[in-house]
Amino acid sequence: IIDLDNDGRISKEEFRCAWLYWLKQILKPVTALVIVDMQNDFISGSLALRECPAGQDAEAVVPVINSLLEQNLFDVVVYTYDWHPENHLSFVDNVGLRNMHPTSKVTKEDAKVHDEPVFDIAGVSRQQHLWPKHCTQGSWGAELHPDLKVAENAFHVKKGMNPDLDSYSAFWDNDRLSKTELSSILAQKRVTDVYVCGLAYDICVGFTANDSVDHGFRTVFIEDATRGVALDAISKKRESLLSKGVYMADSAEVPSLI
Ligand code: VGL
Ligand code: ZN
Repeated sequence: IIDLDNDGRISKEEFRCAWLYWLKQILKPVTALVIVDMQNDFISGSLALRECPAGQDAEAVVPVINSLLEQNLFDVVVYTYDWHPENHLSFVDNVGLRNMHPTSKVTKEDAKVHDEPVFDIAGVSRQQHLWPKHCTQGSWGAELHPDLKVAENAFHVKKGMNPDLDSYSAFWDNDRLSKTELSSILAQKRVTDVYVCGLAYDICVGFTANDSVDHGFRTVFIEDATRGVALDAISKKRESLLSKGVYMADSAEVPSLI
């Protein structure tokens, strides 16, 4: 890859390419694409992002992710699913099912979507953002978008099954009490580099990227392959991920990173 026609010297760009080439020979990176929650409910169902404060079109990421998959860039592909039981505490209609903590400013009677009441779960206070009922196990809303390409030999990871606890990250629940299968899949495949995309930027993709760094993976966030809920939360999440060392990428540059 080194072209010595430049008076026998190599250019900076050639040096950079050679350096990266040898680094990869030594480190042998193993890459995984983690496609977060590309489910009907977040695209055109009960929690459609276009009806959330940022008003973003979640369907626009389907062709971006399909194009990444068609290039066969990744050693491992994982699809994650928000997979809630009917009585999940994040559903606004379920607020009456549980005790509120005395410090909660939100009451059972006036709770609405995007409120953040504090529940008393067996003596433990737990604050929870309220959402419309979404991604219930086995429902149409919990299925992947029908146009999303499903890679052969991909892994499928479910999260959010505990009725009393939410799970934004695909690695573990919001209180870090229990793990999903994701970290053991990535460990078993000797993955070093995790690329994240999907829905939603400021919620499940952001939490997954954060925890990917905490698990020691080089983490790339493919920004044009994700959409979010609220603009202020998106920019806060972006800053916090950058400060943790997450690389913010455009899907077009991903092949050059691998
Ligand atoms: C998500 C809200 C509630 C997500 C999941 O996948 O980003 N957002 N549950
Ligand atoms: Zn959810």
